[in-house]
Amino acid sequence: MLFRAVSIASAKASAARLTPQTARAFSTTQLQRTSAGADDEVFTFQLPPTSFESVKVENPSFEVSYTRAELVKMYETMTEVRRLEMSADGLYKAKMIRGFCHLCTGQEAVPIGIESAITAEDAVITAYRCHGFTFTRGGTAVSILAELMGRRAGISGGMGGSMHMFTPNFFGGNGIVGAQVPLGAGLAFAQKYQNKQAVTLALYGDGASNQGQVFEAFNMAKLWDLPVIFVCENNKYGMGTSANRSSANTEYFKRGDYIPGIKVNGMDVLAVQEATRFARQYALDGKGPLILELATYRYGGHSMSDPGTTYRTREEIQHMRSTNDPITGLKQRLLEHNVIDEAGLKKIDKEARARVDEAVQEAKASTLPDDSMLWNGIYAKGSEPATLRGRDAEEVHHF
Ligand SMILES: Cc1ncc(C[n+]2csc(CCOP(=O)(O)OP(=O)(O)O)c2C)c(N)n1
Ligand SMILES: [Mg+2]
Repeated sequence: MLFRAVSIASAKASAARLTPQTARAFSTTQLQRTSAGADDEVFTFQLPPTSFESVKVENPSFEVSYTRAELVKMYETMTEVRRLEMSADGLYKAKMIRGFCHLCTGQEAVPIGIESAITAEDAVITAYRCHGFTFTRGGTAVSILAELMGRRAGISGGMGGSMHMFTPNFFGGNGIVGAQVPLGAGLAFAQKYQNKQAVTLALYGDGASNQGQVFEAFNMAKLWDLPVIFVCENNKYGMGTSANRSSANTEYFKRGDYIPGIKVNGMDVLAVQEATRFARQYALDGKGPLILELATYRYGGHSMSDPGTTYRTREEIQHMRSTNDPITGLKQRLLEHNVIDEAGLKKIDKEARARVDEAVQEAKASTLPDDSMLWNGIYAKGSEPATLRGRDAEEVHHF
């Protein structure tokens, strides 16, 4: 199975604020394993003042409430995504994964925080650092790992790799820096045209933020008040170039001019969830696009071929890991508020690891696509030309 039923919690837990769109089915089965109290018990947290900074729009709420089930699900999913990326790291080093591979280790609060505030009808499109989103949007660990290993059980049949992963309403996985931003505006145009109660989240990096097409997309999105949330995932570097060496203005949330923006602590899953919930409602209310700048950090190099330590110090990475880690941060909150105890968390960690380890074995057992499949997926079925040229003039494929 390539897709799981998406089961991350809906936006706010407080029943009064749940709308039909945000009240998604939430699987509570995992929760019964913990020694904690009722799944639907609501916990309220005060976010630090540094969580949000806004321009031309009010701040999202600093007081946020979630059920135990929602909080535990966020922890569990972040843990599983971390484990998934660690496995990909190991498989790459063992040469089972080849080619490009961009990991999101350190940035888990971004896909998990966003997913817990949107519905399956909302659309997401991002760049190549897409494994976390593929998972939160319903892709299975097997389908992601098998794709990375080029196996048939992969989410793109093993022929796309790290940057080409898709699920329903998850539009990838895009390797051309910035190209997904106008595509995201187009998705939002379709949602508006079709009167859908849904929004699009178009993610791009600090490096991509200087692309001309980003500003062209901003213009059309505001001109037509499209329901698109432009999300700048600012992980401080574009390949080996730090944000302040590439951008004349590193306050990415202020770069929309006529589009309001909010800077968000992207290492705090609750802040990301609340900012996304706020932005989604803003877009659904017909107020047009918003920019969210999620301040985050990648622990690894840009891709597996970059050790990630030549343009930044080991101390910097260590400092972020020990003071800002999104999983540790949520863990501390859960313990402080008695949402769950140490033993419950350990059990979740152990089970997440076991699930990913099992997925690794299953992905490894999947076979490679055969050579004839190289001609698949080029044209929509039925629209193929009679012949297609291959790598040289002599190699001709007959459809
Ligand atoms: C149009 C284009 N130019 C250059 C590249 C090479 N390239 C790949 S990733 C990257 C850096 C992008 O950084 P950022 O947007 O901050 O994303 P991050 O990798 O930090 O997630 C560059 C320059 C590309 N893929 N496409
Ligand atoms: Mg970056």
